[in-house]
Amino acid sequence: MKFQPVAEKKRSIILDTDIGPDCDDAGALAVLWRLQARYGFDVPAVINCTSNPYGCGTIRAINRYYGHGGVAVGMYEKEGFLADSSRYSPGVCEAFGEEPGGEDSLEVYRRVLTAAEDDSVILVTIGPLTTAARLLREERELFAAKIHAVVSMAARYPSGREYNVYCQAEDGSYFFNNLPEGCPCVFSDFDIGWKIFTGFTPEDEEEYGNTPVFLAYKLHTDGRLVNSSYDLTAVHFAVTGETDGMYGLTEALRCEIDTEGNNVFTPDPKGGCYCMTKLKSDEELAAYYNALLREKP
Ligand SMILES: [Ca+2]
Repeated sequence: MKFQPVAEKKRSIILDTDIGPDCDDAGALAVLWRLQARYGFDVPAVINCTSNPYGCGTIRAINRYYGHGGVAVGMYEKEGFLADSSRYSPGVCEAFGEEPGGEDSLEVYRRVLTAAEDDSVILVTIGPLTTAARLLREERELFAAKIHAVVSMAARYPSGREYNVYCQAEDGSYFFNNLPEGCPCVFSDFDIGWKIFTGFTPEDEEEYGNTPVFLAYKLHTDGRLVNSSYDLTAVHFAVTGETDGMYGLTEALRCEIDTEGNNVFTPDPKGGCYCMTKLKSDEELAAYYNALLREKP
């Protein structure tokens, strides 16, 4: 088996997100919580991989809306990384009364992974690899023991450059070049999500205008309300994998990333990496996500 999703074996999911520069991270959190309601897995933590403290408040606002306000929220410890990068997170915090800021990301990772059973966590990354690379550098044994697999919105297949990798290339290359043996990594590469356009319509404002995800889409898109779905696809695949017939996987690949953040995938039975492939049209996939974005908790 290439990748065992939560739908086939219940594991917890930790989401590592740059919530702020794009609003698909807010949509991805909505997808996470609606699929959590369906499949019943744990989400012990959500990590903000940027220095923007409003990202943490936005995560909490969305978690609280979906009934999970107590989930631990960590953030990147260094200052200045995408710190003022969001058109929506300060507004979401203000509208929903959330204070900015969160715990140190490594402290949260240490705590929740130490408490987890071996091989029981799927790590989903939908932003640059700052906090995930820090975990891998400083707690490699813990990572290897507890994390069953990684699903990342990152890179381009078969080769190229993608923002989540190159914007902090040292961390991106370190993370993907140094994953522990036996920890498969599934990539939702740039081309999976970018033409899956999802979000809301102006008519939705009456029903969803008081929700944090709608507000994130509204503020980020200047009211157009529709956006690419990069991050939604990665969360979705971590939960359902190939079981719902929407995505498949390539053959086994080796992923190599240079210090500038350029990536190359090459076939390798022992490479441990796979890229998602689409088995449905962009319109069919968009309809699936649009329905999840409209499901109320
Ligand atoms: Ca993201």
